[in-house]
Amino acid sequence: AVPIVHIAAVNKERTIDDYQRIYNKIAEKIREDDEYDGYIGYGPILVRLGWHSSGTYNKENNSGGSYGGTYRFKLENTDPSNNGLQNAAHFLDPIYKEFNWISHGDLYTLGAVCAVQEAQGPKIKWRPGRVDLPESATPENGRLPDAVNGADYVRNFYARLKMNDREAVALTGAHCLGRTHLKNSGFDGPWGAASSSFTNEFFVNLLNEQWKLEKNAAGNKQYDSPKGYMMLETDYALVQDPIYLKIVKEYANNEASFFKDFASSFQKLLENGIDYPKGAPEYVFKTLDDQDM
Ligand code: ZEM
Repeated sequence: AVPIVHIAAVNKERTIDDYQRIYNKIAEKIREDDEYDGYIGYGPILVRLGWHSSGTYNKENNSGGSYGGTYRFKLENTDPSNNGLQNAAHFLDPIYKEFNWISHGDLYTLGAVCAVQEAQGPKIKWRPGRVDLPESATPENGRLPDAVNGADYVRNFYARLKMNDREAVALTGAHCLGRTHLKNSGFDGPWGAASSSFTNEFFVNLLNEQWKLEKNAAGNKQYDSPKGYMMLETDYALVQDPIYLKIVKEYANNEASFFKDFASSFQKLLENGIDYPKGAPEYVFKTLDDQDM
């Protein structure tokens, strides 16, 4: 088979200021539409859109991933794993209308970077250059992970994304944000108390709460704690596997270490399979706060 090559197309007319303008529009809209999902706001679901539009990547043939922006096609956005994500896509519709020169892959990933940073998470380096590919480039359904699994599955899944154990654990820490919704995934509840702030709370709760495997109202198994928090089986696998457990303890005790590893792993996730030409620009965006906005 012919190998799939995704070369970043760098638009020389655009500078960091053009992308910072889009960043600011997304950030301001997150701040304005704060009532979404019981006042959690749109940040978490924008992070999930960035992750799901990238998480279809397969290192075996370089297919899927964020490059082609194929989430915009029905085949991909109706994948049952993507239930509920249309809220994030609709949130971005007016942004795309205003800045229609940006590719969909760049927009989905920029939205996720913005959401992490505006939630007081780490700065994530971001590079433009994804190109809208035709519908024929859409990956088949079923490439996103299934939460009813243990450590072996998690390790194998992340290997397909070229992620090692540290990267896998760091990425899962994004579950500090948002919550699960019965109507989307068949799971119910948040992972912690501060679902709109990016912190290491996910790891602290994994270690410190009293977890009990229960069946929820939809008949699916999840771990529940007396405080009303939850963990997916794939989350709980991170304390059952001794190699993962060591990394969970490190991140629970050292938020800076989690932030550093999350920043590099998330950039890698969002860029999987893309070849960047030498000298391609790499941007670090200012938060609204940094700009006194
Ligand atoms: Zn999640 N995730 N995820 N994840 N995720 C959900 C929600 C969110 C898995 C998973 O099954 C689920 C990563 C990895 C994995 C976020 C970010 C990232 C939900 C709930 C499920 C079931 C969806 C719902 O009901 O609305 C599995 C099995 C994973 C790996 C094995 C990675 C990696 C992420 C980013 C780096 C976020 C932010 C949410 C919260 C969304 C929201 O609407 O609040």
